[in-house]
Amino acid sequence: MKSISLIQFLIEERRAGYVNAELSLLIEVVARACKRIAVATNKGALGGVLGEAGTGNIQGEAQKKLDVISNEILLEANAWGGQLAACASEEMEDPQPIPDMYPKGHHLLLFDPLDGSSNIDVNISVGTIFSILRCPDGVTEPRAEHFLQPGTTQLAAGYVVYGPATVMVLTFGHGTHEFTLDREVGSFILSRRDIRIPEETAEFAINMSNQRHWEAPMQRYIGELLAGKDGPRAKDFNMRWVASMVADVHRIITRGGVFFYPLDAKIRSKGGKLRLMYEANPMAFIVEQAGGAATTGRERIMGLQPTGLHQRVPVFLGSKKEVEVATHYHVEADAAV
Ligand code: FDP
Repeated sequence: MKSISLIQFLIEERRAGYVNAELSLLIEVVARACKRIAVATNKGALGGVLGEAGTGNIQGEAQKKLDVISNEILLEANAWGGQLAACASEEMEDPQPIPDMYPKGHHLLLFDPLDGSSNIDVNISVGTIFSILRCPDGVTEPRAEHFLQPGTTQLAAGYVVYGPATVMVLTFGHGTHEFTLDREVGSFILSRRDIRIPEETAEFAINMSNQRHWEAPMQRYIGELLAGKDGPRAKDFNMRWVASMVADVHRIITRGGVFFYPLDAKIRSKGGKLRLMYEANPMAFIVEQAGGAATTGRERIMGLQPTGLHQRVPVFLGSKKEVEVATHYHVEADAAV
């Protein structure tokens, strides 16, 4: 089979009218930055990059050295290219403007530079997640409010998982595609086109240690999965939890399954655990484009009108039928109150 590089794929997408030249170049720049992050993560202890940075991000979470390094790599790579009007990141309170000395473009880039970073020191897969929006017309100095667009307006979304292989999964709203990094050649090569997530599954991912804090409909739903063949679902379910969202979502993209980070009593006041703009929305876009579903347990994630750059939401995503059952239990319980 003839291999197709990311660059060739982007040219094809341009010819098909799915992306313009600026967006295609932006994806190339992000991919190049992610290759550098892959090199840094692969070096592990030998690169002196493991451990705490000794700082906290704006959400009060301890930053790892690799969180800070990955953020800097993405900012630096994207500053001069001319495709962006501004960037926003999990690691920075406010959007980062493009320095005056560089040309500005028409896009807004949001990213979580290193998701699952609590796993770095134990050599478990981590990843980068990104979402690309159009900068509103006439805005030359984008502020946080200009990023607050619903997920349905995303022009592109992707993630890169730094695992045994470095893999990028990408959508422009015309299917979800996977590229594997050929380390010798230094190129991302198309490894799966038009990925489909099976509608049904017997595998779920959730942090079970939070069970006692969940809402009643979540208790009911997971209780039924755990009851297996003898329970109301009449089927045995298997559980997996890497605790690195990119790795858990990549498993679902590969063999199906459902991922949940529901609301619980500990995080209720924050609105959820995962961030809407640079975790939930891009993952929801990727999963929906692969035939899956993504909700907050009550409504479609991509339909939400964001209220803050670092807003958190509950996340239910993956195989359509299971997301529908879990969401139905929540909607039904709300209606009964
Ligand atoms: P992390 O805090 O390590 O960055 O984005 C948050 C996240 O990881 C997800 O990648 C992961 O799915 C989740 O948190 C893990 O949560 P638990 O610590 O509750 O397992």
